[in-house]
Amino acid sequence: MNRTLAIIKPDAVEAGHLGAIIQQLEEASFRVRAVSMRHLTREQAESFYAVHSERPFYGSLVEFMTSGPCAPMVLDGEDAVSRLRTVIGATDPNEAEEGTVRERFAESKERNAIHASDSPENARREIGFFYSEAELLGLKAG
Ligand code: FUP
Repeated sequence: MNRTLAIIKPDAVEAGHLGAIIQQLEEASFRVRAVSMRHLTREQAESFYAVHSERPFYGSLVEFMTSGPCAPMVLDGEDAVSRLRTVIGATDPNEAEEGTVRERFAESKERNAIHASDSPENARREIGFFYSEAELLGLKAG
């Protein structure tokens, strides 16, 4: 078992896909251990995506991620980090496999419905970005 961070992004929240996406994740044997609605500040979005700060899409990505509420969630499950990457599909929905979250719900490569941590190290950092240890006590109890 391990743990990862997903964010249901502002496009999917706005379109009313929050419930459908959480249902798909639960049906894929992920368990939601923390979930909340957040409206990211510019500083938070810039910091979360700092690794992309030199990329041409950075400004637009920050704009999008601050455009409305999103839903960061902690998921656990067997091989959670890599398995969630498979379940969400490719960054560009046109390249995402059929039935993946992004193939079903993403609008474009930028407005792509969901984020998932890409390594266990980043999962740890990203979980800490949104949730304190105290909020994750339920995880330890299983
Ligand atoms: P992913 O790990 O699949 O979320 O994709 P990346 O880490 O490569 O990119 C992070 C986010 O930047 C994506 F979710 C969407 C955005 N992005 C763009 O808007 N344009 C691009 O060309 C690449 C990424």
